[in-house]
Amino acid sequence: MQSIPIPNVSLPVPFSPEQASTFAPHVDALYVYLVTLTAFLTLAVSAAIVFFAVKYRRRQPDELPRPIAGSMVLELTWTIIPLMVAMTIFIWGASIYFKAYRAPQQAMEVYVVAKQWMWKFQHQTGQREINELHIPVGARVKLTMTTEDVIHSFYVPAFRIKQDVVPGRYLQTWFEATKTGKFYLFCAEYCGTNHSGMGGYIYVMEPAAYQQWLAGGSGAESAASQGQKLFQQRGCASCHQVEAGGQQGRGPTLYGIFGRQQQIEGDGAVTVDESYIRESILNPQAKTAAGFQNIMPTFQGQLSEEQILQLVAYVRSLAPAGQQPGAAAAGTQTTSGPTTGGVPPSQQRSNPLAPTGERQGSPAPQAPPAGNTGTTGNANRRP
Ligand code: HEC
Ligand SMILES: [Cu+2]
Repeated sequence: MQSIPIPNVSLPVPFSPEQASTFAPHVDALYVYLVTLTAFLTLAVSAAIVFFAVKYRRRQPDELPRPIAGSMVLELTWTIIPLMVAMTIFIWGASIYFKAYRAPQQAMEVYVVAKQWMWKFQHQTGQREINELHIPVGARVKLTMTTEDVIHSFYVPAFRIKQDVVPGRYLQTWFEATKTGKFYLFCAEYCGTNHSGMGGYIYVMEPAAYQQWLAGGSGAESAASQGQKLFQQRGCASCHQVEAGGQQGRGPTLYGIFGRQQQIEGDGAVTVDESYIRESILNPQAKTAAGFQNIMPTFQGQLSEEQILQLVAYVRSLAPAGQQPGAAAAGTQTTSGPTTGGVPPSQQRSNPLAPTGERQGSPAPQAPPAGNTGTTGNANRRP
């Protein structure tokens, strides 16, 4: 859907929080439109009430109004015009919604696990944070989120994003910060006693400062390589091959499955994504890969949500070289810059709501030199 050109409106009175993402001006413009339209209609209706009350007031006690037969033209007018006005809100709102809730393919990825009462983050490069998330300005950041307990809601007012986080599912949201600074993160879903304290900050940094911050956490092991360890420890490797050209074992080879269509026994095909991998681990009975026995044990209750995400990162990283999706820095393979998720610099900064080509020349986080392996996180990227 093409975006409607929108003037960068901001209210004379600061009603809304700071605008710090590419979504913010668009959400605010729609909001200003809604407020203006509502104010106009409220005033128009109130004025009409007063006007008619005066004009058609009863002048004599025995006065009776003339009967009205009805008017097709009038009825149609006051149906069609409001319908068209309502459709402008719908179309405008939907076009922003679709862009905001469909995460781009190419983005820096961060895993988020919510629990009473904190937000836990894990970068693909392995750094973990609690109630704080450091990200570079001008990069698309995609969050894959779940919760260990009840429903929470990830809310960053300055970015105009809010996404509920539901147990047993992966939900995604994304944003691109346009300014550096410290921005509030809230939980926007009542989640128990300390709900009000469940929050933190997003730190948006200049790319160079972000690189430095990443290097500070050196020794961090990438999410994928942590997943690789779990894969060995939990015995997944006894049934699943992971090498290119590996034989099918008792279970299907997991090499290069991410993003592919998997034939399901008696149930068509599904695309292998994060949710499918998660389900395969926790509830292997749900969908059986065609041609295999239903022998995979469930790992329900044996792995934390963070460990499952690490396994997901590992399985994702098992793609043919050069095709690793997102920022999955494989334990054994050479990947492009882990911090930028292998996104070429030209694509790292973009305004999804603007025509392509805009702002491409802006500074973007630089990928470390080629040949750098993701194996040991940042060890070889110290300044
Ligand atoms: C006892 C052997 C066995 C073990 C141990 C095992 N699996 Fe499996 N796995 C299978 C079989 C068989 C299938 C195919 C049938 C099915 O889909 O349930 C499968 C399917 C899968 C799939 C879906 C693959 C596809 O192509 O559709 C994934 C992902 C997966 N396993 C991951 C894991 C992970 C991660 C572990 C360790 C935590 C693990 N498995 C442990 C046997 C096993
Ligand atoms: Cu919460």
